[in-house]
Amino acid sequence: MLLAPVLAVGCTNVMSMSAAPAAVVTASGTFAPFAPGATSVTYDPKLVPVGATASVTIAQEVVRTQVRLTVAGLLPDRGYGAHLHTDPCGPTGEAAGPHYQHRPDPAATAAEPSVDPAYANPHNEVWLDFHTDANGHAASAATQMWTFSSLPRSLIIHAMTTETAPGVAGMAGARLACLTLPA
Ligand SMILES: [Cu+2]
Repeated sequence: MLLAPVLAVGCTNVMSMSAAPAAVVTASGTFAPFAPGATSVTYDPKLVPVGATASVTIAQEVVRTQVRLTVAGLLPDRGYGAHLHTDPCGPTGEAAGPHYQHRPDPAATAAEPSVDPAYANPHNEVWLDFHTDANGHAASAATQMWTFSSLPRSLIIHAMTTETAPGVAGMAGARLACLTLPA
């Protein structure tokens, strides 16, 4: 509807043409071993080297959320899992808590996270899996047709790409690195 006039005038500033402005949250960091107060932490420097970087942008409109991730300095030509988690980064990967879920899985507990594909899926959670290029760089994005009821507080980079089968859905191996997102 608004797209046609934008294209007609050759304007690339689509955001300014939107009916409602997006609320944008951004975070970026350079990974380092944990230290008190750290907001970008690598727990496995072999797979997420010290000095690697990640940047997350969350744009929420009325009924839609777009999340973008860029990473650099990771291992070349390698798949990684990545999700938004509920809690800020801490001394271990577990501090970040479970995946943010739009509709929480009633069967999930702190000890037993959601592995039901009805809830642990890329439409109900924010999955940002990526595959690095020859230089260790990657970008990924997710679009959800909902907005956050409370903001997720971290991005976790995992050792493997994300599983989808019943009983393992949402699992992606070890938590390699964490970037805290602003509240
Ligand atoms: Cu995760």
